[in-house]
Amino acid sequence: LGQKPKCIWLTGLSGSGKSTIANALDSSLFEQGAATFLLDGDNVRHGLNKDLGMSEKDRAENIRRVGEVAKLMVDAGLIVICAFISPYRRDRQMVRSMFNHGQFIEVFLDTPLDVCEQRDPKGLYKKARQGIIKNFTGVSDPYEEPESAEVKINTSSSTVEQSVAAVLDVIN
Ligand code: GGZ
Repeated sequence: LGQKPKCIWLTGLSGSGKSTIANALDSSLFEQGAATFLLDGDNVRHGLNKDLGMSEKDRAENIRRVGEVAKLMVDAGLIVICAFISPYRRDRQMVRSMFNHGQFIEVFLDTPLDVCEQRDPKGLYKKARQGIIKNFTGVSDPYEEPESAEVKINTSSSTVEQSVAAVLDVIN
């Protein structure tokens, strides 16, 4: 009800809970009557960005395109939830600068690497440790932690409901 259009940007390691919290947040906002759209690394990389890999340059282009799409959707009046590792501070800053002050909400899923690695739902960390997947974020590629995210959540010490509530608290 009366939700203003904005971009909610979830950043964190693979397995940090971005997709889970993004989906729960999407449902919650929908129930409140908001018009939302969810952009997730998992699906965007199968379509719009299927030409991109995991190099620093391709990750930057991935985030740039997603930012542009999110901007169009926010201008159309939607609350856009974006869930991308987005490991580089510079790329996240670039997307932030596309939006008006207060329209971009950065949510840092500060889940420790060892927790993400224990979850390993797709077996990707295992493959990264074996060297089968190269340039894997947190293992063999950098993750630059946000320094001034609007919301910071450690998903190993909070439930999905608590995480969603923390985000809603900042935007409502
Ligand atoms: C990190 C990788 C990699 C490498 C494949 N490094 O957790 P997931 O599995 O399901 O989602 C991750 C996704 C990363 O896509 P993003 O678009 O979010 O990345 S970025 O923002 O950095 O552009 C992960 C999987 O793809 N994946 N290879 N090398 N994650």
